[in-house]
Amino acid sequence: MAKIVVTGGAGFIGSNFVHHLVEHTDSHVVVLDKFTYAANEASLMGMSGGRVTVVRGDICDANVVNEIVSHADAVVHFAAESHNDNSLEDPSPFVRTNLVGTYTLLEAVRRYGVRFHHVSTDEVYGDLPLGTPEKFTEYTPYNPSSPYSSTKAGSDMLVRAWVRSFGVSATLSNCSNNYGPFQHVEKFIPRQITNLIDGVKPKLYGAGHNVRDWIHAEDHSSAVLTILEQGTTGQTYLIGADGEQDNLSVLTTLLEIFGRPTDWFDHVTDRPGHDLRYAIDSTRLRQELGWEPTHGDFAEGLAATVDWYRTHEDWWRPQKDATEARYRVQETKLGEGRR
Ligand code: NAD
Ligand code: TDX
Repeated sequence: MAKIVVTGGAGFIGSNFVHHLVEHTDSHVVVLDKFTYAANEASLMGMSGGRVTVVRGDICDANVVNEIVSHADAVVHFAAESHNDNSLEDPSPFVRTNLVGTYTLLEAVRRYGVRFHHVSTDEVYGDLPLGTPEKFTEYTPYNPSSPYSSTKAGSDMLVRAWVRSFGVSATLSNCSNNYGPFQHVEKFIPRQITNLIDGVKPKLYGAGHNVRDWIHAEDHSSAVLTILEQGTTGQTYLIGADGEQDNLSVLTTLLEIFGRPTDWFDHVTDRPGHDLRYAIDSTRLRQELGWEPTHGDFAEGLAATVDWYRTHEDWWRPQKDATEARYRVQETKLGEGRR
């Protein structure tokens, strides 16, 4: 594909995907990003010019979207409001960007006949019980819990409807929790790593028994490119790397890496409606498209991620204080029971 538009390309997974495209394809890449608090220009450092063009714009703005999509061969749609805790605080940007933004892009790819790939999350399926072998598949019924996951679920439904009603050439993917470089410090793993670098105790929600199915962002990128190139229109693919860990285990590994006692953390008020467990069955993607993850060893990937944050303080430091200030306000409200 000669020209690929990447929405949200200045965010965590989007920027990893832009690096992946530059390394593994000859495509010209156009990043369309609003540069919200979640974006970081430094994630695309040295990439702009040459094969990467960065456009600052809102996916809800039909004029900007139409202009960019009209010259594209494909759109890979990462842009979203992505943090559950923020969606509990103020759902409005989630409804706007995740639903209206996806709708605006779908109308544009419909008008110009452009291939579309929609990046979504396993959270659309709700959660699974702890301690069972059950996993999400492409046939699991939708049952989202939070304002974030319900808007992602709605965006998936829009894509499916545009495929069936208007013949849009789109694929969808639902991936589990990502980790790796360029992740905002509001998210669990970077928040705890940067706390530990600062000599501050990590913050664990509740007892830490909640399970997430971790995948390295590079593996997510290779899966999305595989689906973009080989996926069947209208099909959904689940992306996961068999990386189930409970939050306490992840935290224990981090504490060991930093040479701290394994009880050196604060228990803080649990997230309301906190999903218990996510787990992905990615058989379809592996069997039909031949995709395999390459970051099989989570402990190794986590150690490399710690090294990245240690050596890229200039990347995360400007976001840290504001993020922790936001968490302090949330924690106070939760403590007072007035969400
Ligand atoms: P992120 O919050 O790090 O980045 C989101 C990017 O979208 C930012 O650069 C932001 O500026 C941009 N953006 C937000 N609103 C926009 C708008 N109206 N117009 C244009 N750009 C806008 O998110 P992420 O963690 O990289 O997630 C990317 C995608 O992957 C999301 O769709 C998310 O639902 C999905 N996903 C994330 C994970 C995960 O573990 N982080 C897992 C599965 C799926
Ligand atoms: O300080 C914390 N302490 C803590 O115990 C934070 C920020 C989180 N947690 C817990 C909550 C979750 O069980 O860690 C787990 C991971 O939390 P997040 O990083 O906020 O991710 P999660 O809510 O699981 O959602 C992520 O994965 C799916 C992404 O943010 C979503 O965009 C994606 O769709």
